[in-house]
Amino acid sequence: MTARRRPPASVPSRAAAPGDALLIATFNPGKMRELVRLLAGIGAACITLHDCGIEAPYEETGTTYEENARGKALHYARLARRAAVADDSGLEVDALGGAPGPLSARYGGPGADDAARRRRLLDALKDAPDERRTARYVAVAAIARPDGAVRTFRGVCEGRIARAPRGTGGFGYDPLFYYPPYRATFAEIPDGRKDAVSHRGAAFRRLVAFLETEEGRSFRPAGARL
Ligand code: ITT
Repeated sequence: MTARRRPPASVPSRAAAPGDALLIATFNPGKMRELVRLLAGIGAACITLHDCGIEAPYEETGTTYEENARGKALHYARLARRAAVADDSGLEVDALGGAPGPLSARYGGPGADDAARRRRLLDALKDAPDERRTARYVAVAAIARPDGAVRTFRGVCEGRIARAPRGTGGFGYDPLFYYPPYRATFAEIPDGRKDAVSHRGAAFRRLVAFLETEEGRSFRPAGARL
């Protein structure tokens, strides 16, 4: 979990959100912006945790992205009594044995912000040559209903850890996540180019495809245009 901040202005307010809106269950504003973009295609209004009066973060006790994503989506769907989507994600660095992985939000200890986590990562890799700086972002998207039904979808994006932060876009580790096909970090490219290849883009495209199926119909918010 990261520091709790207000959601971005692009998300509809509680007053504007209809009862059949989809709850986007994250307190991370960078992730929220991406989820609003990635879920725009379903045509339902999006509602935030703040809109539902939920301020307490879910305690992530799982050891895998799947466990944490399921746990988050279910917890918030039950609290808000509506369908909820959540994401658990992280950065796996080969030279660190796959760390920080599911603990990415807590890397650097309590109170660390994104910049402090990036500094810690660079420090941990200061002796790693270029060929050992391979890494991947992993995201697991989950959608849950208040009755306990839940599905998860995984996405992965391969890259490398840069030697210094570059760019001002994105969030979290993006200034350090160098994506070789673009010859740029995820903080140096427009949002849409990140969404097209990112772990979260892949995971949520799978989730949206599921909502389009017969089985997925029961998870769709009533306002969806699918
Ligand atoms: P919620 O649980 O409220 O959604 P969180 O920030 O705690 O917010 P996670 O537990 O899934 O979310 O932690 C994921 C961390 O991994 C996140 O805080 C970032 O530091 C990092 N991360 C994941 N995807 C990222 C991305 O696309 N760009 C940059 N950093 C990312």
